Amino acid sequence: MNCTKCKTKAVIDLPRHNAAFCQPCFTTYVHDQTAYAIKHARMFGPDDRILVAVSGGKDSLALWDILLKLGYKADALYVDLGIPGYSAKSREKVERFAEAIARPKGATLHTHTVQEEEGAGIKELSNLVHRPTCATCGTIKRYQFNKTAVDQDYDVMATGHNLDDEAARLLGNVLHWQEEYLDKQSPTLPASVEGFAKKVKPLYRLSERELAAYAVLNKIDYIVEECPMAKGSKMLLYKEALNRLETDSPGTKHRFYFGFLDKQERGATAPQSMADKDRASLHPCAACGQPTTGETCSYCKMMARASAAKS
Ligand code: Q46
Ligand code: ZN
Repeated sequence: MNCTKCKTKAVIDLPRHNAAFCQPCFTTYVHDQTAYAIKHARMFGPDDRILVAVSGGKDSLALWDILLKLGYKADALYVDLGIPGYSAKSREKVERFAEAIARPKGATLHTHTVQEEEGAGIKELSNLVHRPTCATCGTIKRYQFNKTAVDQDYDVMATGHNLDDEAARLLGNVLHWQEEYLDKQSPTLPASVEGFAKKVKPLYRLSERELAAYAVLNKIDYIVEECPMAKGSKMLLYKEALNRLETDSPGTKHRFYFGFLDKQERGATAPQSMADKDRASLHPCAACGQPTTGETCSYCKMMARASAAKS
């Protein structure tokens, strides 16, 4: 198997593109796909300050690496969830990457430690508020990423969601006809109101397998294990189902997700139209000032419940 571009020995084949690449051409392919995504979905420009949400996994570290190599001003935020046997390891991967790759390029790593800031690790917190761990985690991460982006004047917040993540999420949203989520499932979500950062997913054109290969070939040391709380999640089930379809018919995931984006770009449910709906129903949280539809935001409500349960 030879590289489609330069004809030397290939190290990876990409059946959905009917192509194979050697290491340097594959790295160029990944950078080009990301650069195209950034431009096509109007994510950010060369002068914008970007805050990357990093977890220590392959996707988010690859994203930070790619953005820095493409010359963008990209800092990162890591949220330490305090999950025994997992968080310390993932934090170490992030800190090592920051030290070796990001800092020499002038980039900064911010960290938020849930145990210190919210007063308990994520599992204890979810027990206190009687909510599933992942729902508690989602509320805290969304809140803290947005807060850091807004407080520190970042122009945009970037996450490492890849094609597999987005296709699985789309399948879930379609299976349950969650139209509100479908409207918001876009690689670029504009900053709908003052106090909400713009959110982008520059890796939506690249598959999980391609990002794992990119990380390995570019010697990015990442945490291979998934978060232990993800076990049994619906997202993993949807990914498995799509992988089975993909094996039988390469390109299925790509056609499914890109077909949706195509319709969205042409249709009435463009994410921009959501911005107006959001703007109409949002106002500052009475406790913290972040935009919310209720009197207090879901983070402040949750933290109030946690401290009431403690006392
Ligand atoms: S990190 Fe958090 Fe995920 Fe772990 S606790 Fe659940 S939501 S599975 S993306
Ligand atoms: Zn609040």
